[in-house]
Amino acid sequence: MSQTRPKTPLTLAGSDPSGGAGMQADLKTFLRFGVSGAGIPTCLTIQSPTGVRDVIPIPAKQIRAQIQALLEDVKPAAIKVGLLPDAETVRTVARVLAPLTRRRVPIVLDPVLASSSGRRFLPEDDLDVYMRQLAPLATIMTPNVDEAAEMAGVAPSVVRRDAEGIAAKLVQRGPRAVLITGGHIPGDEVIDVLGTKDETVLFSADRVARRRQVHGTGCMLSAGITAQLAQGHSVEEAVGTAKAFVTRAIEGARAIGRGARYLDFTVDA
Ligand code: PXL
Repeated sequence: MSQTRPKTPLTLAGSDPSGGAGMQADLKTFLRFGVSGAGIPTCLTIQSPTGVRDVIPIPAKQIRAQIQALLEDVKPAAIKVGLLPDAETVRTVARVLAPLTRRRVPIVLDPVLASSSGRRFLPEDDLDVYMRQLAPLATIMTPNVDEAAEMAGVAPSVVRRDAEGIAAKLVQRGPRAVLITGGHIPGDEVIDVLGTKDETVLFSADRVARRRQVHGTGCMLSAGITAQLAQGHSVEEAVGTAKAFVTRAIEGARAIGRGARYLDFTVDA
């Protein structure tokens, strides 16, 4: 009798050797949600908790070869796409993922346009390709306020004032759902806005008192969503549970060096 295979989520993300964000954060998060994932790096970063010093793209054809090798033997239960360093990588990833959306593999798109410490990742000129080729493949896209503003072509203040309207606008670009994370909106509550074609759902949590910057929150949130979609949960359920998990991980965040605080990856999901 054949046993059912374990669900394997896949992350395509930048490597953060300091362990707080990117592929490393995704894989650690997957495990907290009870699934052991696969990870394909799209670029190497050179960084420490004090900031990102450099980004070294992996050649697009090597990323493609790695995805294809994996797909020949494994059907990922869900796929997260994080940092993509340039338009060529965006095109390559879109081309290899398109057939999977037709096979109903959930795709979580975390538009990592810049680091919290201010380092630009995907060049502004390449955002158009990202929106045209990748956004329509997404089950859910998870921009923060600045990323949502850039994708919608408006000022961040417009997103702060009308996150629901901007989420609805971004849904028109093709993703099935858009979650605008409110972590960057000043106030006592952190409100995330989930927009779909049919409705808007708000998720709120008390803001954890601000001390030093916390690294990797967006990666952890989108990875938590991916892990749950891999296990068959609905988008709304996945977002609610992942947000509560990230909030606890921020509460437990500690500095591991002189720079940003790092999330507590040991909290229970
Ligand atoms: O937090 C955004 C992010 C995503 N992915 C990688 C990163 C960072 C921020 O530094 O290094 C690889």
